[in-house]
Amino acid sequence: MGLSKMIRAVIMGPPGSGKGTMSARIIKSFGLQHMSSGDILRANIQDKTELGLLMKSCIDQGQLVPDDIISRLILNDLRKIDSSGWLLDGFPRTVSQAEALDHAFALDTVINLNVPFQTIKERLTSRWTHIPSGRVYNTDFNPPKVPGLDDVTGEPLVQRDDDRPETVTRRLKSYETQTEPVLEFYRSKGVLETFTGTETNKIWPHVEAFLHRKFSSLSQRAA
Ligand code: G5P
Ligand code: MG
Repeated sequence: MGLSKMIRAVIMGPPGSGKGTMSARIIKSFGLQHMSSGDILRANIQDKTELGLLMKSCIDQGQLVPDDIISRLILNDLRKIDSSGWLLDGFPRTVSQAEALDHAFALDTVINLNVPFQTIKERLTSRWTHIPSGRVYNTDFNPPKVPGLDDVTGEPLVQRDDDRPETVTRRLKSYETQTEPVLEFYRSKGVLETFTGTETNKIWPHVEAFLHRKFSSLSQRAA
């Protein structure tokens, strides 16, 4: 593996906290491979795969899909990655998923985006998504160059079915009951790094500086 150790990172935070937006910046600056459980599930729904058809109603209602299904899917995909490292977004989301991941891989860091729920509710109603790539836009914050179309492919953008206000409330509830305990799991392992704020542009420099320090200390140790 030499100087550049394989970096294994997770990004966490409530729905709409900016995990996808922040991940795009991290992979651009640090060359990690991004893997988003939500993007994978939505691509399966769009392609009408067996998995997609099974999971659609769960996701549209703002509920989590079963632990065993998502854990098997993500861990299988992770074993195939052969790059400088990876950044997991949206997984793990329950303590049982975190334990499954822990049995397979040792993590270097967990980035936790701590964004107030009120900020989130406002954002999600103005989000537009390019489903095949997972690219996200926001009519206020980062609008596409041409309204309604993806900047890269020119394909249409859609609003996610689970971004309706009642569903957002349910997703936030499931975050509190099922996902917050995962933060404790990682805090006790000493890998949790929390970033608090209401704007991605203000949080990003702190995340970037933290990862620069992390990468250099890990490559020194690997040398
Ligand atoms: P997902 O896809 O993992 P969530 O709910 O965790 O979905 P989501 O909604 O994708 O997370 P995000 O990635 O944290 O949000 O946020 P984002 O898309 O980057 O930003 C949200 C919006 O805010 C965008 O429009 C963005 O442009 C804008 N924005 C960003 N920063 C700013 C800012 O500073 N200012 C402003 N004004 N706007 C900003 O999971 C979906 C479903 O899949 C299933 C579940 O059913 C889940 O509900 N699922 C799983 N189920 C079980 N286990 C798992 N591990 C699962 N993973 C997925
Ligand atoms: Mg996302």
